[in-house]
Amino acid sequence: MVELHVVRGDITRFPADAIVNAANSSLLGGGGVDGAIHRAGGPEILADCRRLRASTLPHGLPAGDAVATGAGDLPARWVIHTVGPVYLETEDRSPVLRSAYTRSLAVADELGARTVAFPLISAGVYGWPRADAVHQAVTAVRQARTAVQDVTFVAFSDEVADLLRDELRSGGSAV
Ligand code: AR6
Repeated sequence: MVELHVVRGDITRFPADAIVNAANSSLLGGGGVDGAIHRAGGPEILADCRRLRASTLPHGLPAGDAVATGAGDLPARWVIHTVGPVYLETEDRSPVLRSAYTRSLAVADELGARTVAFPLISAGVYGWPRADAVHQAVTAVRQARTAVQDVTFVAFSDEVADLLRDELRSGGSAV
């Protein structure tokens, strides 16, 4: 069973084996947590992303999938880049959102990472309602089969930290 934790803070400063980036399909940077990770981690991360684009991912990374790079100057050893879905009221994209978490954990397993930190994927620029983003995140991680021992959700606001703590206390995992 994965142990789940919540902290309020900046994921770029979090000392997990791997931190997860809520990237976009281009893998070439953006705003939000993606911008913060590239700023704090330095140019090595972008160089790794460009190499991936030039080799295994010529068309970019599809939503719901994940891939790892080094972590440059960050305290983590790896950055796992994933792409959440853009929120749409007219279509249930929650399986893709949960897949962003489970694929990230599968990549963590391939790396041998035992501690992983996640931001709240899709809950910023991609517009996912925060309470449901929290529900999908916790459900996906609880249901994942993984050798990762310890997952920390790093909340960038008190509101998200409270939502996450409430969701963890509720203990349910129904989707
Ligand atoms: N540490 C932890 N969480 C953070 C940090 C940080 N330093 N900075 C922001 N957040 P977003 P998305 C939170 O927009 O919705 C980018 O341009 C933020 O408050 O970063 O998946 C990419 O390139 C929110 O709760 O990601 C894509 O184009 C959560 O992280 C697009 O945004 C996710 O917000 C992805 O959008």
